[in-house]
Parts: sequence; structure tokens; C-alpha cells
Amino acid sequence: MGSRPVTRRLRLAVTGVALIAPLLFVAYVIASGPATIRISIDRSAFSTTSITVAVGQPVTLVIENRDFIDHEWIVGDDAVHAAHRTGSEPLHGTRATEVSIPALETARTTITFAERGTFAFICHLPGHEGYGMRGIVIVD
Ligand SMILES: [Cu+2]
Repeated sequence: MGSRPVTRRLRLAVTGVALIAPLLFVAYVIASGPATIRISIDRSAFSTTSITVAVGQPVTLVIENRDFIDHEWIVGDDAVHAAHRTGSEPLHGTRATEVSIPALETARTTITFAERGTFAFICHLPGHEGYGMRGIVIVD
């Protein structure tokens, strides 16, 4: 007979945790804000070529161009990159996933990746991709 109240208390505690845990998670996400990832560009090379981000969570990229020439940071699927390889858009700025970084400047963008997958990021200024200005974003 003595075990019954204990079982009930345990059930209440488990229910309480189940109800509170999602609220704590939401509070954590709001309090912590977007994750920040810093990338620098030196001599036409990205400082990192593999970035892992959480699906559905905003991430702010701070991209510092230390070169005396302009660069870009464009992330997307194959269709996005195919369009930019033949595109003529001189500057980007209205799409969070397409960033122009003028010489010796730092650009910021905040992106929430809505689907899992691996997406290339590439600088599409003439000759830069061929020189090796590319990497991947892993969304998990
Ligand atoms: Cu470049």
C-alpha cells in the first residue's frame, strides 16, 4: 500500500518535467539568440570550409574580408550556384543567403536553415570558385 503515493508522486513529477521541458527549451533559444559563426577571408581563401548549423535555429554569420579585393559568400543548392556562375548581378544584399563583402569590410547575415542537408557556399566572383573559394554548410 505504501508504494502507491510514491508512484503517483513520480507520475506527477514526470508529467511536470514533460510540461516544463519544452518551455525551458524555448526560453533557452530566445535567451541565447542566434548562434554566431565567424569566417574570415585571407588571400582569397575562407578560414573555414565546413560549417555545421542546427536546422530551424537562426545563425548569424560574421564574414570578415581581409583582402584588398571584394568577395562574396553565397549559400544554396545546385540551382542557386548554377544561376550565379552565369549571373551578372554585381552586388548582393537583399537575400540573407547571398552576401557581398567589399574589400577590407565585414558583412553580417542571419539565416535560418529550414531543411536538413548539405549546401555549398561559394564566392562567385570571376575565377574565385576555381581558385578554391568554396565550402559547405551542414544543416543537421
Ligand atoms: Cu572571392
